[in-house]
Amino acid sequence: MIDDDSFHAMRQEVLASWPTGKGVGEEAFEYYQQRGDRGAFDLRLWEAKAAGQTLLQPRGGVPLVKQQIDLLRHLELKGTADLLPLTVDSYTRQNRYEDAQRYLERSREAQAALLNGFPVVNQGVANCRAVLESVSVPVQVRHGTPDARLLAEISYAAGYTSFEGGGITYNLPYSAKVPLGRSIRDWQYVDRLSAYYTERGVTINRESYGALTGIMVPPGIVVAISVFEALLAAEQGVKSITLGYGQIGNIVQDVAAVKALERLASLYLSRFEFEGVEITTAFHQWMGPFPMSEGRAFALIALGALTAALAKATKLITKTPHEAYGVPTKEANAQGLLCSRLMVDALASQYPLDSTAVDEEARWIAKEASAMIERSLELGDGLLAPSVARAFEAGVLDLPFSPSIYAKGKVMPIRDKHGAVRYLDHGNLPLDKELLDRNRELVRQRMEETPDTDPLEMIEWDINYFLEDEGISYPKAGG
Ligand code: 8ZB
Repeated sequence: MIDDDSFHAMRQEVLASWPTGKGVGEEAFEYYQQRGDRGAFDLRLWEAKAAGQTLLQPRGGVPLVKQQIDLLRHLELKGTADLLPLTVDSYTRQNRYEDAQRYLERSREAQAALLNGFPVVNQGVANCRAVLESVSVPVQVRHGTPDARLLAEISYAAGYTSFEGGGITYNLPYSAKVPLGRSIRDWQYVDRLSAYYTERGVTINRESYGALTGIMVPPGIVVAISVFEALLAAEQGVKSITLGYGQIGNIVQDVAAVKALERLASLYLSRFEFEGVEITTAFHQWMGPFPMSEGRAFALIALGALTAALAKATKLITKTPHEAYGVPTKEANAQGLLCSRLMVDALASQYPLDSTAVDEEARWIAKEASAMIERSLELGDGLLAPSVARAFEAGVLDLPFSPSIYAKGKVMPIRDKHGAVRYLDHGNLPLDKELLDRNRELVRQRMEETPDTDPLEMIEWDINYFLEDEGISYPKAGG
């Protein structure tokens, strides 16, 4: 754990790095005192988990306060969102606060959205509070920032009690050249800060971005990385952790992955003796290429909602029928929520889906993830941060399609004939003979369906799995 003296010394530096940092101080605890339980993210998650419910949460961010309020109120009142987002713009994610300032000012002059999200740092504590106070459900700050220290400071001081990201999952999918060791250190600060609030009675929920590069990430890899992020957070004293996962499209594999995530995270948290940590899950509707037609887009949104409900994920991060076109209007965003709403409500009171197929798949995923975790811990002599850094250097942990030079990128996924994601090439992942034999057989069966086809072409079909068929003359995986 970062010790108190170093933490407070770092804090001074972080808060001095942009003028709005001055708005952060002890007064925040008085503000939380006044608000009581209102907007407590962790409580809402916990209540849903106990009731076996899946909560709905959209994405959404625009630069100006009034428009952000209109957006969130629309998503709450017309979209029936249970949880709301404050999605942060790309300049802020890159710590480019001067650029964010310029476009914030231009947005004010033009009364238009010239940033692709809400610039939390530039807006400062008071404006962030105005947004928070305009709605009655909990709001989470969502972004994609390798160095989110100041962003977390402003967010927590403003009353936001949930923060997405982590040293692995907000670096490797988003950045080309940020060293992994550095992003892990910067996120240890965020986790320490979260724990600092938690120790003073304000539970901060932390969520890992389990969707990673968004397409065809083998679930074993997602689980291994998420377990490490959960352990890194717990090591700093975080008590409320949400594990994320992005839909692949095979229902059995997707449900199994959520179960394996929960199971393995609890197992390793106990093994490291991190006590009293609450685990919840977030299911992301399909993060890959989205169909352009609304019909297919809604069907894909419904498939994601159905899968999340069957998996009993604690919350569902929703997509919109405009996904193929860019940042959605608030109306389209609410439609994505309503489509998901029908599905999770329809499934809420039904019998659980008992399936040996799900249990078996979950065991395989857990076996795969454990192999990666154990080998990583050996490389780092049981210390978390060095284990992760050395594992990625060695390719013992790896990520397909990552822009980062700090992931080997040797892993190549491919779908099997049921649409589940397997390995065409497992790179340096430490998978044993049993895992590799099973994988080889499943890949062979897929290959048999379209002999004489270049596997790279097959992977392209697999990535575009849900796109329209018009003009496409090849057979799709799964027939
Ligand atoms: C990695 C996350 C990408 C997803 C959505 C994208 C995509 C990004 C905003 C947004 C609504 C925003 N996204 N920024 N959705 N408002 N400002 O995150 O469309 O689905």
